[in-house]
Amino acid sequence: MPFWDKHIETLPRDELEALQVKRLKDTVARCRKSIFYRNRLKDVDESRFTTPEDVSLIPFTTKDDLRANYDFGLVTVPRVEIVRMHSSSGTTGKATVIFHTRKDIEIWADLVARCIVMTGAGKADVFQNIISYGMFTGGLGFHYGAEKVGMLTIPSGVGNTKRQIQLMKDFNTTVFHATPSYILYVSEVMVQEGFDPKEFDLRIGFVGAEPHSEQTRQRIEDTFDISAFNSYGMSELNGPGVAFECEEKAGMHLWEDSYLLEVVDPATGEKLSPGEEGELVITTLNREAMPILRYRTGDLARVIDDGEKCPCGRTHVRISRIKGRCDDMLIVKGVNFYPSQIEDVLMSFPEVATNYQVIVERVGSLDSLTVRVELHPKMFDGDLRKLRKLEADITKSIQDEIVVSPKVEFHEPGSLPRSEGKAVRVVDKRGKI
Ligand code: DLL
Repeated sequence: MPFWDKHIETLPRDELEALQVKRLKDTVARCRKSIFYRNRLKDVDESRFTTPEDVSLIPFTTKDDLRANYDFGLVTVPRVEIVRMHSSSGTTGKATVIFHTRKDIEIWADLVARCIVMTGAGKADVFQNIISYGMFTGGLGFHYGAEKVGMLTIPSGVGNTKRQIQLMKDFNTTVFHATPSYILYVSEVMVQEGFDPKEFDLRIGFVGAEPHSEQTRQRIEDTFDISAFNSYGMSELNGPGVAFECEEKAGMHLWEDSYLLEVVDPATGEKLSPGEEGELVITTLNREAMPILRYRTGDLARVIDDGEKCPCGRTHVRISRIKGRCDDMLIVKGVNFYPSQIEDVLMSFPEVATNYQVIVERVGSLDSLTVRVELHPKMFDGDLRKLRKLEADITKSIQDEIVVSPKVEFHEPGSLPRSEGKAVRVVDKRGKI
């Protein structure tokens, strides 16, 4: 069983928690150097902290706090110590920026290296980083980790799909990193270009940065004949390297020597019991330039609380697949659901290709839900009976899953809008009431 840093990855729980308490105290003390936290922490006495749960004595930090304190308001080091800036990928509102010292970059690369090695990938692999470089953290974040592991790293970035395929072929890429939506698109282009996605040397895929279902992972694994690993992170907490699946694929290990996890009720902020689904709230434990305390991630998941130690030997907590962001929840005809539930249904139909879109509208005073689905080309052979049966089957399965009955529309492959970055699946035309 391969490890990058076996000592820390398998640290007994009591030692891990003691380390968390020590680092939490140091982090709070460091935070007082920033303009924002100096005030915010007036009533906090970290010298009394004895368990990781004492983190709850600290106020939350939100994305709005980061925006309001743009640009250097949360920084705790002199400007000359900062070597890197990243930005969150939000498309609305003011950007949030995150700063790193040299040591922060080292630690981040180390966390990513742990993730990579945990999947069985290593020095001998050729790694194609098919994700956006630049202010987005997926590119550089993974790049530094992969180089640290010693992989031959190809910084191919996102887009120019035919060239991506050529690179895979010419340099015998064995491991890739991509968003699930983009890598499925790559597979479609491979087929159009006369390749079989299975004929490449690929063996492992790292997929993340956007919600995706278990069915989508299965689809990726089957299409390329690889093993695909879910990767979770966010810019405010470095980027990739926060939580990642090991070879057991029984949840994502969240690196608790660097991050302190809480799961709270998104409405009240109250702590939930182990295993209950709620919003992840995360505190950085060893960041220098811009530590963040109790960050409201907006992401919904739960701790895997099966009472079992992961057979891989790692002691760090495991979290479930991310269901979506709290604000992704749709309410249609008074019923609540997440777009990921629709994806789960769609990807279980082999006739469905890789792209889909969910449209919510108000027709008169009624909500309507349309699910646009790209089908494989072979489905457009003029056999209308087959299409009608599929439409009825998909409609029923979606209704069984989310209660609301959708209108299902079929489209040819490549005809629905596609993003090279994070997929935009939902168009809500209702506007705010
Ligand atoms: O997406 C960092 C990243 C890059 C993670 C590459 C994994 C791989 P942001 O652009 O700040 O950072 O977006 C963070 O994306 O709060 C989640 O809502 C979503 N997200 C990230 N990973 C996953 C995942 C990067 N595996 C936001 N599953 C997060 C579901 C994810 N959602």
